[in-house]
Amino acid sequence: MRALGGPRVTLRRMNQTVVVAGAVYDRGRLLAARRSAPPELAGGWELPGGKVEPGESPQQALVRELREELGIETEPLTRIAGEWPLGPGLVLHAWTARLLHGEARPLQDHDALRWLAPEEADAVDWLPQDRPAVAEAMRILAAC
Ligand code: 9L3
Ligand code: MG
Repeated sequence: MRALGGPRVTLRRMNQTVVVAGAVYDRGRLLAARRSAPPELAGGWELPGGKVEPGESPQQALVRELREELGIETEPLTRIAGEWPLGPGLVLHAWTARLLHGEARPLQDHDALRWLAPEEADAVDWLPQDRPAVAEAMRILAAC
């Protein structure tokens, strides 16, 4: 016995993996990273991050991913409202974060980085799934 439609919806949500992306700020600029892999995403610019692992909070996952991919230490600040589907079972969330230490360099999955001022938001070819989060991240940055 089950309430109408309930369990199926719950199961789908439980099976969804969250990809957490960081809108990393430093000195009035936003960090953009160009993907080098997989081939279908290579050349597209993103807010760097990756999948939340079982047992991790989104903030822990973000700190880990930014350390692994870029060699930087960051402090997650706030979630950017919204979630964006990436494909079956994958959904993108975004958080603002500030750079604490280190100089970002592409260690994994990226081949170029840029620090963009708000007026440079459109200077790179963002992955379509990242665009709403980038727009909001730039609005927040411009208001600081
Ligand atoms: N993805 C999209 N936008 C982003 C990030 C960090 C990731 N800002 C997509 C690309 C992959 C999937 O999410 O299809 C998993 O990301 P990753 O673990 O390869 O970075
Ligand atoms: Mg990644």
